[in-house]
Amino acid sequence: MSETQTQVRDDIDAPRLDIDPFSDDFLNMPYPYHEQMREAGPVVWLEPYQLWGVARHEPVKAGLNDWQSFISSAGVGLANFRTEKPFRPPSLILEADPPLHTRSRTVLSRILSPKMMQTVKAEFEVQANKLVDRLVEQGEIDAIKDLAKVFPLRVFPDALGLAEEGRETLLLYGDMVFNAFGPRNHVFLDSVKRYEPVREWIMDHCQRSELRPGGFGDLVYQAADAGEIPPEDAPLLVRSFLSAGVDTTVNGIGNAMYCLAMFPDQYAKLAAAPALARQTFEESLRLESAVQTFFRTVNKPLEFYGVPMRENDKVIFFLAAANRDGRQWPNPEVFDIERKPVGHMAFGSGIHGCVGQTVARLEGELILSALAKRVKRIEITGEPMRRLNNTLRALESLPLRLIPH
Ligand code: 8QM
Repeated sequence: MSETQTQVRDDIDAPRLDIDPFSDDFLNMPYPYHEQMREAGPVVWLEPYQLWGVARHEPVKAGLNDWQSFISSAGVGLANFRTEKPFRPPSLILEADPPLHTRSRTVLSRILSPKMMQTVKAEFEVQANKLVDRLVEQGEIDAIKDLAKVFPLRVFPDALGLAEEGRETLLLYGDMVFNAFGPRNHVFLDSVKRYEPVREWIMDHCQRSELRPGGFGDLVYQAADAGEIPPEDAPLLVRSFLSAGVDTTVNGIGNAMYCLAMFPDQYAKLAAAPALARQTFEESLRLESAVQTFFRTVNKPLEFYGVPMRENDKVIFFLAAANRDGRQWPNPEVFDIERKPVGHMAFGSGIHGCVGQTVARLEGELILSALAKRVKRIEITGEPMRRLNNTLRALESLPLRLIPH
């Protein structure tokens, strides 16, 4: 941090809160803190990191949709890339503004289009059914180790075109990338230590020679062949798939299992009507959002909800707090699979809204539907355990018993 950033600011016209969104306590149980921030106002000042916090639904959405004022090219984590060296070469889509962002996004959104999902759906479905058949046989499972990690790590690298060997590295990498949006706390440093031994694997596997012809990864290189992007962009855009494509859906699916385990009446409803699988996944994204936060950087002096902000100020948007805002959702803390939570912020909003949400939803739908068709009831058989991450809401363990129809 530079000198100017560590100075305590005296020009703050918003509630000043002493909340550290990256403390163990906050990461374990963020929801009471979300409430405190939402109640304090549309914008708050978080003293420990000297940055703005936004937790209500309306301003989260408004801020994310104003990409000219709240930019991404200075980083979407705590670090300001204008003054601090990024921990890795910046993403050409996540950590970019138009026009660079637009060029990258055009390519990735075609590769991840609804039409492309039709071509992978049958194989994803086969894998979902196969896995759930095996788990029903097993009876006693850990929904994280045996299901949430297994399914995405099977289907997504397959679709990308990666070989089998070393795939678990994707989980270590994702964990580290999502921690890196936060401060250099023990949570981040521990994940770096786990990732260190496999450091080279990621960029090595972004090379064309590692990617099966016709897979999502190869399609990025084909876009370079066609002149849509410069050839040197291709490996970095493949890296975006490796960064954003696995840990997100692992935790999205893990959190969906957690919701269903905690609300047995809702599981019963799903088991009676497996066609509700897609909207069940959506509601779990609202209630237990896998990606909890994203930052932006203020691009010019402005007022946001009446609060003056300076150029280069950092703003943290609490997606997960917006998703439990009582101003937006009736009974926000209730998991209701019939809710259809259109407008939730779990995939963000605006030009940076998740480009992979098509794949995420497909994976979520297919695994929950396979489960609903085979399993009448799920019971928690042990204490769920959390894995702390600076950005992700994650479980390490969720012991369950599956009771078949
Ligand atoms: C988060 O590297 C990237 O492009 C990238 C990394 C992480 C994400 C998105 C993109 C939002 C899921």
